[in-house]
Amino acid sequence: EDGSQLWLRYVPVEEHIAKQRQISLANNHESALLAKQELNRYWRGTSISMHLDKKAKALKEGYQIKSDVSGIRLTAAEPIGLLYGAFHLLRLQGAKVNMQNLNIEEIPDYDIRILNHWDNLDRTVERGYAGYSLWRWDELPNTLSPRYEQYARANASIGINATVLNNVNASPQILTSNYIQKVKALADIFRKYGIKVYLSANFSSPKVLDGLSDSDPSRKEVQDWWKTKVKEIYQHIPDFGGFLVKANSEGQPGPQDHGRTHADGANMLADALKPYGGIVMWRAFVYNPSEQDRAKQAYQEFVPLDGQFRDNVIIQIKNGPIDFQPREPFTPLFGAMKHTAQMIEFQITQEYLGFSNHLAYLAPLFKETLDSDTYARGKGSTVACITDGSIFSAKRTAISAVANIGEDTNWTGHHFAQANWYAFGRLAWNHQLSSEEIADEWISQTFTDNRDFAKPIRQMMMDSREAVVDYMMPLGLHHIFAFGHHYGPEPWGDVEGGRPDWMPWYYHNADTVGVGFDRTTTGSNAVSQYNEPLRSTFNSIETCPENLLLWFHHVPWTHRMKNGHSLWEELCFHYDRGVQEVRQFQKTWDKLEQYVDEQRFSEIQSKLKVQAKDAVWWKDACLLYFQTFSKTPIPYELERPIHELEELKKIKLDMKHHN
Ligand code: BDP
Repeated sequence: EDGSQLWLRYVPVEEHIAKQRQISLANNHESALLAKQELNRYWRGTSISMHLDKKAKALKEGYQIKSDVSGIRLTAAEPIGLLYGAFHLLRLQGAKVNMQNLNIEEIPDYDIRILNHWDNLDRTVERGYAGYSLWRWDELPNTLSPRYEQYARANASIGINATVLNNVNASPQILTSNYIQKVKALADIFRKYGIKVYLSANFSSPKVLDGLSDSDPSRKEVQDWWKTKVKEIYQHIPDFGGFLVKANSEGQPGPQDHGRTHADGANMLADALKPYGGIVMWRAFVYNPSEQDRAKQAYQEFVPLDGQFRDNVIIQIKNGPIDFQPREPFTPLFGAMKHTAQMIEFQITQEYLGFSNHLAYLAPLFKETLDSDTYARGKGSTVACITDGSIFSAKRTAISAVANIGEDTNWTGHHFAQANWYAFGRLAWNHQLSSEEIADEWISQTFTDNRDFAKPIRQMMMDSREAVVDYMMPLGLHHIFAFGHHYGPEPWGDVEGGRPDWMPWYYHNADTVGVGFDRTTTGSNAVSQYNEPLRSTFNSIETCPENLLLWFHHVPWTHRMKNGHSLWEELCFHYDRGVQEVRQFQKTWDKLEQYVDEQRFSEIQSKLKVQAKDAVWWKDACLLYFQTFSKTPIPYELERPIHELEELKKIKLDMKHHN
């Protein structure tokens, strides 16, 4: 039991049961055949007949499942819908649902449900914590690891239908003919599982690969280079999805190097892709060391470009305005560009939530953003509705997340991190599912549906993200991580000559008066990027939600919180609660040993030990450091620090990276 099977632990059906039921299919499309194969292998119920109804276009990649005395009928408009429907049936079977009167219709909320791999061609993975990349570039295209197909099947089982294979900090090499052959080999495997391949493109590719004098998008030679390159790609991969681009961000090249705008750059690529139906996902993750609050910069740069992008460009926006912190408000760019397609980018890999060492179930984080009301078109304009096409009509809608997958046997490093891959897929299909429902599904498929196990584990998962917030950065604190690796605490961090917007003090602003980033109208005025009533709500220290207080305000240590604590006391209680929660997870887990196989039990148990130690490390580091400003004792009922601040300052982890 090494976790390699993920949530796909169906038991093969015995022959005598298989003989009693029939799985019929009047179609031989390869995705439909896969649906039949899954059901043939694992379905123990009554007979199922599958058919395609090409006219049922409204179903998109979805399906209908109906049952009566004669058995079950599974209908889809696309062959892949039958495979998705087959996995739905297997989920129902796992959950022991009564199959008598099924009347299900499922239509995906987003057209493109895509993973972003930050995988480099040397097989290291940027912010990857599950070993090297799955893609064995050196062996491709001739040797095909069996994991490619397993990966595709796992994605199909949760409705993920697209993948970007390489890092957004893209090597131009990915677009060489040599690599296109390798990409083709993967695309050929993924196709029958409904997965389209996309690539991250380096904007300087024309210059770097073929010696053009520059990569200025307004020059015909450059435009032609991209047209030729795109043509070559489609010759080998006829259903190629398109490009993801990180441009003029953190040192990556882009159109601004040539005095052009993001729209100029995106449109040039879009024009090259258009004849083949390809798209450009252009990232809005841009910021520069300037006088402007980093949290404001994406909005400032992109809103003026609204309406200038081609209709096969989608702006890809991180959920929060800074960078995948344990908690951020939603990025105000959502809904602010009314004539430009927008998609969300989440991070499944836990760059800022303890890597693959900490148990942090991320569905509540994803939901928090999706359910946030932007008020862009009045009340109810949630980020989900802004991006799924229901408020602003969009030609195609998309949702993405940075993958946490590597070559580790259990795929994601931490067994529980599999749940985050699962949750992203399920929410990309249906953003109305609750975090609890998704956890229940995942637990029963991955471990057992025994309620004595499932109930406490669900509770643990539901509490876990908030626990991380509590022991790392409660009350709206953010980005006080150690420089470079983003694992441990370093609120004191400072690098001589380093970029201010990469320093913890830039974000926490602790001083003898208080702590927090003043983003009110008298501060950086980031609040003004939000629509009313949010602008006023965030702007006032009285009405700002306390879980974002220090995001929007510089708050005096003595400020009274709603529960009567001073800010300082409240901070201490949150850090302490975070630690206590993890201790509770340990108790919960140990008590459930009898329900879990030995290997997964002990692997998770030891990860929880690491998490518990790290939580204390975080708490002590942050409280001891902030105490040098607050000059107030930690409330005496709370556990005392066990570290010396000076000793913590000396910890240097060997995890190198930029910012
Ligand atoms: C940050 C990461 C960095 C990525 C960057 C990005 O620290 O490694 O390259 O985002 O999203 O989260 O481009």
